[in-house]
Amino acid sequence: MVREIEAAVIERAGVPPVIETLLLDDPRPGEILVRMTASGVCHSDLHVRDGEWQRPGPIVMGHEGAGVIEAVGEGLDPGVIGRAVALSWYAPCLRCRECQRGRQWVCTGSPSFRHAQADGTTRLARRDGSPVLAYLSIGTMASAQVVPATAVVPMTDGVPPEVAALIGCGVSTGVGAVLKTADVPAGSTVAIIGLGGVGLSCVMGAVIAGARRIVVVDTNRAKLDLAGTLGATHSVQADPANPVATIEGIREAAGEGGPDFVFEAIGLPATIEQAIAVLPPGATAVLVGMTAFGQTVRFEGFPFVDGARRIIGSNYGSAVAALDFPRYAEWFLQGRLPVDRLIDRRLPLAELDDAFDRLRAGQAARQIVVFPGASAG
Ligand code: PAD
Ligand code: ZN
Repeated sequence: MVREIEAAVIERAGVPPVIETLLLDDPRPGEILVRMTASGVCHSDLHVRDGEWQRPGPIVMGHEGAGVIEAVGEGLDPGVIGRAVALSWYAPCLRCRECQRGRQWVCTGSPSFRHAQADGTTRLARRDGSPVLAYLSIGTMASAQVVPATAVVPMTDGVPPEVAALIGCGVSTGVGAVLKTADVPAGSTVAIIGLGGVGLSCVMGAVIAGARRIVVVDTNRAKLDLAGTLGATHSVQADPANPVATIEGIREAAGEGGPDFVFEAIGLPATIEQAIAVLPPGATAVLVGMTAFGQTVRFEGFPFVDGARRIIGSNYGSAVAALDFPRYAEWFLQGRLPVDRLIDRRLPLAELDDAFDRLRAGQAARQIVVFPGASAG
């Protein structure tokens, strides 16, 4: 059965999304049809919208989503129909060497690379029959979507759709960067540069890790205040025209020469360079923010090596979605991970490009597209 859905489509990277009616085919073996309930607006979508990352098109945007299972492909248990789920934007192949050694966040066989199903085809088409891709195979800016079954994680009862959606990207990315990728020991000093959904999730992760000091850095005062309510202990208002002042502000706030760990959660060469420059000997910079394609960062070699400093890249907070999503959901229900406090705007799909404008201006913490009937999730 072919269904009509509403989806935010971009023709190619760098152009605004258009809300279109598309045709969605049935799920095939290994695939699941999900009615979407919520989809967060993450800066990774904006990188594509603004043409900073090249992607094939036409493509349905969105990769931070939650929904309800409506149908399953042949061979899957129909008993899961009606279940609320969160979606992983990195559907693991479960067969490659990295998956087999438990490192699904660097899976080399994921269908997500091709923005299609595991067989390379898509279940989405325009009325003229021409195919449409789904961003990272899940294209969550759509009223419904067919996704690889390995992208689907059942959600714990009582978790609202908006929170489940954020667990699908920002929360797993930020909390996981602190607890999994960097494995920050209790009592550490931590600095976080950039307080969008990802950086604020790093703050929540640092609180759970038992960090002694949590220094937050942003240009936007309101973001610094919000981070303070989540447990940040010191704040530095950044002036992009004066990076030296930011570096000195972080060092002073962290004490003892500087923080043990710095998380960069923006993806600008200038702030990545600040994250590296602020490291005292033995400290670690964790790069979470993603730059535009082709950008390079610079740092001086000798003191970096002489001081035994480290840089680590963190993809998806080293998430194993099937294990980590339920863990983060439980922590939300216990009040340890107040994900709902990150949400500062709920909007209909039609306002997506306006949400991108606010995100580009650094004005939003996390905006969420909510689909009609979402409360059922
Ligand atoms: P966001 O745009 O909501 O947050 C960025 C924050 O940085 C905003 O609060 C800005 O005010 C602040 N900011 C901007 N410029 C400066 C500056 N010069 N100095 C200080 N603060 C500044 O983004 P987000 O939280 O959605 O995403 C952040 C990055 O993380 C982005 O590059 C995204 O693509 C990346 C990301 N990485 C992964 C991953 O797996 N590593 C996953 C998801 C997102
Ligand atoms: Zn994201």
